[in-house]
Amino acid sequence: MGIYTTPTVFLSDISCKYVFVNEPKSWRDAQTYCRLHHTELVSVRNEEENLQIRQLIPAGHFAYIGLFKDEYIWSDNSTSAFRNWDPDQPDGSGECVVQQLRDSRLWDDQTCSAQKPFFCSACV
Ligand SMILES: [Ca+2]
Repeated sequence: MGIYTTPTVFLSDISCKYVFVNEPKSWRDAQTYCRLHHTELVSVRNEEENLQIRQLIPAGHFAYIGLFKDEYIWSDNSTSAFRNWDPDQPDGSGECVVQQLRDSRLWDDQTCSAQKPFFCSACV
């Protein structure tokens, strides 16, 4: 069905892995998909995790992570303060956060209804 996952990375401290879902969905539909099939849209807690996610993403466009809205709440209600914004972002162009899959792979706020691939966490 056009869904394929890249090799996943197990985190050292908790039993979660990252799953890249290359099936474009809106942020809300992506959240629903992750909760149904995995655990959550991914939260990024530090640079190490950000680097791990980077390794999973092929060249392309953008993919959703679990961060959303102006006050920036994580989908799983975790409290990570880690941010990896592009220097000229966020610019108020949307309320959901994507990770760019090109060059810098920094973060950008974009409209939540745009259909994009996304990252789930899968925890056991
Ligand atoms: Ca933006």
